[in-house]
Amino acid sequence: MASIFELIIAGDIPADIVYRDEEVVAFRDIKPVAPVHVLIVPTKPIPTTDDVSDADLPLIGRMYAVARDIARSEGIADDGYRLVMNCRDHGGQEVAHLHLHLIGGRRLGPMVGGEAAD
Ligand code: DGP
Repeated sequence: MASIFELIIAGDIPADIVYRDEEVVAFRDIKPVAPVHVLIVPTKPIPTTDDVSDADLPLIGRMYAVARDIARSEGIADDGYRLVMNCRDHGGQEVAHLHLHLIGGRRLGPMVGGEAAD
């Protein structure tokens, strides 16, 4: 079954798309945790970081380059921002389609805070 992000990439459900090319799509997170919260995803449906192959490494690099460029265009590059990629259950990954969170626009707290509810 297609993940929600595959449906967004295909245009089957709406999203606030901020960048798109053949390999990478970026759109605003539906539950933003900061003034800027953009998800950068590959169009290739890789489920998790654990599924990334060595052949995918240029694609992963492109995701980071897109995040860098969006951070600049959103005006948060000088102050700084956070890039996060969660993996599976303990990492808090909810959507099984690789995605890089670009989070910024305010001073962010500690990277890991509090305990998860199991
Ligand atoms: P993660 O927990 O790392 O898998 O992050 C998944 C993120 O995806 C979470 O911050 C909320 C966001 N999200 C989930 N469903 C949708 C959706 O339908 N549209 C958008 N724009 N974001 C979504």
